[in-house]
Amino acid sequence: MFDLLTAKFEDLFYKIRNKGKLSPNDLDSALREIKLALLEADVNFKVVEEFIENVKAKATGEKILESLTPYQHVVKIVNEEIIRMLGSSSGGISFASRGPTIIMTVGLHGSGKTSSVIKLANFLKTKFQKKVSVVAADVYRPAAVLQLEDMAKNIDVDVYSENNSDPVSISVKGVELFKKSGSDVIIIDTAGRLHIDENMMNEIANIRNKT
Ligand SMILES: Nc1nc2c(ncn2[C@@H]2O[C@H](COP(=O)(O)OP(=O)(O)O)[C@@H](O)[C@H]2O)c(=O)[nH]1
Ligand SMILES: [Mg+2]
Repeated sequence: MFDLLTAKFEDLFYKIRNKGKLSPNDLDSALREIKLALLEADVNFKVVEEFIENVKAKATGEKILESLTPYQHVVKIVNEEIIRMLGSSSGGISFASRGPTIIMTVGLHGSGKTSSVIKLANFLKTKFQKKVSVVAADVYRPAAVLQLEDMAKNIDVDVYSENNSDPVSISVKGVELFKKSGSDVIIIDTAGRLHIDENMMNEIANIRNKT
């Protein structure tokens, strides 16, 4: 997603880079391209609308700094809005006050869930000295379990997996087992899903409610 967005933004900014002055038309067509780029990258429609509104309001309302060209000004506003949209402060990690902290990944196919599980497990292990275990709940993608097991082995983290079972019962059993064995953090690696897939959304709600 970010690669695609980066390429689109670079392309767009290249087009307006050498303009001495940005006309309202230039701004409108730039905003339209930003909007399309965000939508193509599967950013939620409402989020995109708000983003574009904010950039537009700032671009037309703010006095252009004398040290900046119109191009740099638009880049600055887009940059500020992206930071604001993603959250400008880091929140820290809140661990459960009793029992293990249970974390579940949620996201599209190939969006980096499994890689993030491993990075997070390693981070919590080394920076917080937590005992971390992971549950392999992606039964849909071929070799997803193997991928997780392979990566987990490298950072010396235990994995719970099961053949021929469904993600909800795998998660329930995995969490139960790791609770007993004294894990501080249990991370459930789920399969990719689209928010419009009702069955898959019910499944993830079940995993959340039952673990
Ligand atoms: N460029 C880039 N690629 C990543 C990143 N995280 C994961 N990937 C790659 O994206 C692909 C999908 O990652 P994976 O963790 O398996 O995604 P999942 O399907 O959501 O579990 C793999 O080829 C990863 O190597 C990242 O932060 N940056
Ligand atoms: Mg995965």
